[in-house]
Amino acid sequence: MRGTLLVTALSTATLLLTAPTAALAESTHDRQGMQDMPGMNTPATQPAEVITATGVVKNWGAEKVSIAHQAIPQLNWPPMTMQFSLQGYQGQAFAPGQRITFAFKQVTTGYQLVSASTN
Ligand SMILES: [Cu+2]
Repeated sequence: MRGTLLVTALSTATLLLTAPTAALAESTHDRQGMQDMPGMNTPATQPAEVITATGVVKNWGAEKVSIAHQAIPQLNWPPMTMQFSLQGYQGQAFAPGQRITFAFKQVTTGYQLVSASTN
């Protein structure tokens, strides 16, 4: 009688010890599995792609500039005149008629000039 009771007590103890360990191992495995999934390590907000182009300044205002840019194959854009926001732009201003190489990025409100220079 005493022997049976001891075995039962031991099995119960073993179950109690085993269960949490198994759960821990499972959650660790899940995390590793997630890291293998494509795109799981990609940040939720990716930095906007910065595109470089060349063009001629048509107008340089306080808040935005108009640039007649050459074709941008990267975006499938033909040559066109369009506006770029100067929000966040830290560089110098250019005069209408100046040919510039510039970089811009797409934002929710349109396109932002990132940098510009003559060359
Ligand atoms: Cu354009």
